[in-house]
This record gives sequence, structure tokens and C-alpha cells, in this order.
Amino acid sequence: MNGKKILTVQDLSCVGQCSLTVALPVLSHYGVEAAILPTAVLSNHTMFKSWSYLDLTDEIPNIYAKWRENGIKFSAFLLGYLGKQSIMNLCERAFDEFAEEGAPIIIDPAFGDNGKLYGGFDGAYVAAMLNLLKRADIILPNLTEATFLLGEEYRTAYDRAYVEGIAKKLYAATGATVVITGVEQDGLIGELIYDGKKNEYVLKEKVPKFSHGTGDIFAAAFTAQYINGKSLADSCSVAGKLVADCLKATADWHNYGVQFEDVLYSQIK
Ligand code: PXL
Repeated sequence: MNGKKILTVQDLSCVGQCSLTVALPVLSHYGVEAAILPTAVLSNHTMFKSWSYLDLTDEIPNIYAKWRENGIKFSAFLLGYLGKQSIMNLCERAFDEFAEEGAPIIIDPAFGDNGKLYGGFDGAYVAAMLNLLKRADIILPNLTEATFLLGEEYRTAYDRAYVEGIAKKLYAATGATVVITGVEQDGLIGELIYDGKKNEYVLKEKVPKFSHGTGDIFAAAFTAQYINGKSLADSCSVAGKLVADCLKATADWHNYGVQFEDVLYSQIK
């Protein structure tokens, strides 16, 4: 253990392997102690045909009051699916009140994929997210999220110059190191990292499958590596390989996400 305690802020979807139900096991597996701030409790994630949603905005100030009384602080933050703008404001309060000196803020905007917003999100949510990303040290958008944040059209065919242009604009808009996920180049897939100075690609063989929840697995595995002292590129490499292995281990696409347990178990047995 590195003695660091991360706070991860995401929803708790009871069924469907995403957000907290993947972030917690993945962070623990890689030796990172995680505290949680659940943003909402859902029956299941929003790719199912219907879901229940208990928003926890009203409870969070009570949680903060006790953290304040108990002198609780965190050495890093990982934000995933937040669900409501009210939660974004509360995240900013957490950064102001509960961060140890120098605690990195890593944000996966987690509002869309494949050119579309997830259910329940709109332009106002995207604009508020862009504002929140200005507080981040590292952001992890996929290309859908990146183009929505910039108000640009989503493309499926593009070249390196295009992706690098997107990364540069996001860096200018947020000041955060940009890690664009799901970038495809020459039949490979991976990340483009732009830290305001140079572009770095971390690409690997594409597993021709899609599953819900892989972005959440990537974000948790990336964050764990980064907190453990790995470089941005090495953190992407480990997280990308984990996602690829999980996709390979999952028989068919369904709403239940990938079988990451088999892959994590095989790493320790
Ligand atoms: O994996 C992203 C995600 C997280 N949480 C909820 C979701 C989704 C994507 O649809 O619905 C509740």
C-alpha cells in the first residue's frame, strides 16, 4: 500500500457492473485504498430500458459535515458518472475542503459514447462538466465526450491531426492533461495523451467488441497506476490491457458489463 486514500465520486448502480461496483474492486486490486461518495443509487445503469434513480444531492452536505468534524482528507480524487449538475457543485466543495496538499484530481466526464449522450443528459450538463474539468489535473474523455465538450461534430473517420487538434483545444479549455480514450489509428486502439507540450499515443490491438462499463474500468485502473507512481503512458498501457483482457473474457455483449473478475482473479492466482 502507498498510504494514499483516494475519494471516488460516482453513482451506485445496483446491477450492471459500472461506476462504483467496478471502481472499488479495481482500485483495491491494484493496492489503492478508496473512499466513496455515491452520487445516486440506481436500480441498474441507464442502458437498460428503464431504471429507478435516487439522487443523493441532499444527503451529501450531511456527509461533508461529518467528514469536517472528523478531519477527513483525501490524497487524490477520481470522478466518474455524476448524474446531476448539483453533484458537480458539491465536487468542487470537496476539492476545496477535503483535499490534502497537491491531491491530483482525475475526472472521467462519463456522459456519452458512440456519438450520443447517455440517457437524461443535455447540453447544459455538458457545459457544466466543461466548467468542472477546469479543476482537474487529468481528464479522461472518449471522443464522443471530447467533441460534445468542444461543441464539434462527432466523427468516426479521422486522422492523427484531427485527434491532436481536439486534445489541444481541450487542453486550452481546461488546463488539464488530456487523455483521450478509444482513439483508433491504423487498426489499433488506445489513448492520446496531451500534456500541453507533446502528444503521446498508447495503442494496442483492437478487440472487436463493445461493452458497457469499460470506460469505468479504464478510469479506475489508470488512476490506480498513476497514484502508484507510474507515468501517464504506462498507466494507460496497464489500463488499456485490462480493458482488452476483460472484453476477451466476456462471451457476448450484454448490459451486464464485462467479466472483469475472471481477469483480476487470473492476475493473482
Ligand atoms: O459507465 C457509465 C455509466 C455509469 N453510470 C450509469 C450509467 C452509465 C452509462 O450509461 O448509466 C448510471
